[in-house]
Amino acid sequence: MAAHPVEITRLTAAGSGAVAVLRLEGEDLLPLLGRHLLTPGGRPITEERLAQEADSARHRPIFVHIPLTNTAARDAADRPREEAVLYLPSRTTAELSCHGGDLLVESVISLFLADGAAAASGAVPQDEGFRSSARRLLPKAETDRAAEVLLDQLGGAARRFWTDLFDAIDTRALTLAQAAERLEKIASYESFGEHLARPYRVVLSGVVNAGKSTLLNALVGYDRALTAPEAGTTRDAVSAETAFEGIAVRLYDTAGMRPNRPSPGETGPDTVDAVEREGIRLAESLLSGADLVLILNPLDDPDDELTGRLAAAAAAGSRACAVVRTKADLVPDHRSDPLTVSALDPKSVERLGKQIANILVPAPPESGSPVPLTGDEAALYRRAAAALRGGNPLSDADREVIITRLDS
Ligand SMILES: Nc1nc2c(ncn2[C@@H]2O[C@H](COP(=O)(O)OP(=O)(O)OP(=O)(O)O)[C@@H](O)[C@H]2O)c(=O)[nH]1
Ligand SMILES: [Mg+2]
Repeated sequence: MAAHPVEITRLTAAGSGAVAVLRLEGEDLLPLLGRHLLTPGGRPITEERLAQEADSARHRPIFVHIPLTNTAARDAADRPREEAVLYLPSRTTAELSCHGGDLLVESVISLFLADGAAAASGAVPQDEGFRSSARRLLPKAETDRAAEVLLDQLGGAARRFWTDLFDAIDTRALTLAQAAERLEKIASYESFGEHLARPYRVVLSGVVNAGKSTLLNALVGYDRALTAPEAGTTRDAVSAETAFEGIAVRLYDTAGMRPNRPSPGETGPDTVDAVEREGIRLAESLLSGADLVLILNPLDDPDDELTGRLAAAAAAGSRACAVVRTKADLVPDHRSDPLTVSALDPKSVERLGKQIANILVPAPPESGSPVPLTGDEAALYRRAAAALRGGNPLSDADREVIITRLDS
């Protein structure tokens, strides 16, 4: 058995409904899934395909079949299969929604257990309540600020918000449209909430020698990445975690792009060696999973053409991106703004860190505000907002369902 086995949790109680949801968490998740999942057409789903899905910005549900090999059927085609929907928000977390009733779900669980997975202790109840999600995430809080937000949630921030909202609707202190607007604002904190226990991914990209590795070191405050005057120093992706304004960020250094080399998604002449090419390939795959791409363009030796192509590639992949002008100390009369930096000037590095936080979370929630911690929670705010916009002030029964969900 692996040293850190994948942990399986059954999120829904046995016999509680038509769908059973399993959560699988652990470093060896993708190999485990790769060994057992098939497409509905019966073809294996490779680890690479799963990794692509985990890294993509839009996590689409994938329909899969799971052959239950621990049964006695002789022929693969005759083996009973469980149909499931896989949701893969990261390389180490998956949710499988199974449809086959208790016995088949138990078979899926035993299949994974037989292949080295471990049953997690203490299952989370179905439709995890707002407070229990806060309780579950609190030990994983990435920063003090994240812990404060989670403590607010645990302390009933959502309960206070909704109770006030229902009062305001009933006393007509707010119109239904105004109440909907408040709900939509809370729903907009979804990404912030999802990143309280999982850092944002920020990739440093740009021309070779732009100062990517030096800037990563300056931003995290220690020498994580190798730097050198020669172009093409970084060949492997190096990452380090830090926080700006209490926002947890994992920074990824990448191999620099050569001016004569095509940017991601293009083809063309290739003059770099195999190792560097591999580094660049890795850089491209990182770009596709990034929350923000910073394209570094040195002030002393700019490459606006390559910078433009990288920005266009980021935009084509719907990635947030910003151009950072580096090595400001080498060009005395440059324009000073938060995206202009010298690795030798700690003030400018700090200002850039703040700007990164600002781009990732342009409108942060106020202290004490409810924050949806999962997609499910955000969906509840959106559904209620849609109902209000449709002229429905929410019945007592609707409200009771919401309050129960908040309190559990
Ligand atoms: N003066 C000055 N030099 C810098 C600055 N940032 C980086 N450098 C120098 O520029 C050279 C390249 O820096 P790196 O950080 O290795 O650049 P890189 O973009 O990681 O380069 P590759 O990995 O080769 O793509 C090194 O000699 C650094 O010391 C800066 O802000 N000011
Ligand atoms: Mg480098």
